[in-house]
Amino acid sequence: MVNVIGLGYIGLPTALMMASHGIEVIGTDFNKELVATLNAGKTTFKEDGLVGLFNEAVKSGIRFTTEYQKTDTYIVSVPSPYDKFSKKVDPCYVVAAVKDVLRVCPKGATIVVESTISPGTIDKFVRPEVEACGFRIGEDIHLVHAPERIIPGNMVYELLHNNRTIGADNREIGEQIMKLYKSFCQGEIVVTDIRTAEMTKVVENTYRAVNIAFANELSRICRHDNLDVYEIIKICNMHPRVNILQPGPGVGGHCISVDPWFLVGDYPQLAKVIDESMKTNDAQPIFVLERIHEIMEKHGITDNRRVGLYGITYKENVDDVRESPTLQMIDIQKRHLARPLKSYDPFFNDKSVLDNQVLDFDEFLDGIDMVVIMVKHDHLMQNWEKLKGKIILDCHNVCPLEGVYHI
Ligand code: SAJ
Repeated sequence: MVNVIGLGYIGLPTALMMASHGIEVIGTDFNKELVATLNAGKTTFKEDGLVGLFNEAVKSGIRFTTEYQKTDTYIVSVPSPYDKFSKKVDPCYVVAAVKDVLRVCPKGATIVVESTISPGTIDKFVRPEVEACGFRIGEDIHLVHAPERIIPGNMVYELLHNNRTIGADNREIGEQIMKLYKSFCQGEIVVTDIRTAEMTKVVENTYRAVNIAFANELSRICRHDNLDVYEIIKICNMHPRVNILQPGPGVGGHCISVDPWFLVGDYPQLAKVIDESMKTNDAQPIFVLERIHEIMEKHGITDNRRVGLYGITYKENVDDVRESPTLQMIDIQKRHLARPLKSYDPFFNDKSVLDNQVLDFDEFLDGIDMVVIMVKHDHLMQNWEKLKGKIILDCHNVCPLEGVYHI
């Protein structure tokens, strides 16, 4: 039996996937409300295919509880936040989960950490805890790091098809855990050591962050000379060895806007390109605010209540608002004592987070003259007609209407 610890964005789909592929799974989370929701037969966030997967897993006998189980395999997928000041990973949740596992696990159990951690976290923080509890690593307890790679919005498909990495001290244990993941994963699974696995995960997200930063920087260079950045990227990408990503209003989510900072925090003298890239991405919402101001001036709009942000989530077609560029922008406005712009999102209606959020799309549009496309939800693609007559700043180059402004 596998006990999955932490039933969030990664732990829940992983537990469901294993259960629906014939593994006996019990999911544990300290959040009683979340466990009650799952036990009532409801999923806790929106994701394509998640409800179907949930129903299959329930049929196959998955159980959810707040209690840690006595078993031979644990998968830890709890949050790994970073300290905003030092930029270092804060392993407190991972360490706490491992300590709780150690209270109940039998000798010989394997603890798989799926949470993203910076290189060296298992050596620095997890091993000492295990040893302090009187366990001998490699004999009484086996440690494994199996970082996830799935992308919100396409999680179910990617869980099934992505290649994976498994880091273990001992090849035999690595291969045992590989077999467990092979129960559902059709991709290639590489077994390596723990430090390499930790590093690969962070490097993958850093690679993407640096490439998005390059696109964002290009958007500013092109804006300076009034050039069309999208046309330039399109042409450059016709070169056989060039593949530039797309500029946008900033970078959100709990991965690409966070993980690269781990390298900056741990290697401040070495991670120079990464540091600059993260600063570039973090400054993108300010660039968008300046662009909004420019366009407002051009059209004589003086009241920022007449401007609205379409999209609050960190990217399209998900309901996750963590580190979202829209929230970053509203926060910058507040810090400058400015009244936040109006906002609307078809995926997010928790009014407690934002003061100026409008819950109805038509009401949102009726109250504004200018709309800023912050997120390219499919919902918008079906509603272009309604935007006719508005001044539009399109931060994603998706709007087919005439006279649209870009970043
Ligand atoms: N973005 C751009 N321009 C682009 C692509 C993305 O501005 O060309 C923005 C998005 O709008 C969003 C942010 O970047 O705000 C991040 O979105 P994303 O879709 O690039 O990635 P995430 O954070 O949803 O998921 C990433 C994935 N990592 C990589 O692609 C290397 C996923 O595979 C990881 O599992 C996930 O991080 C994670 O959990 O680490």
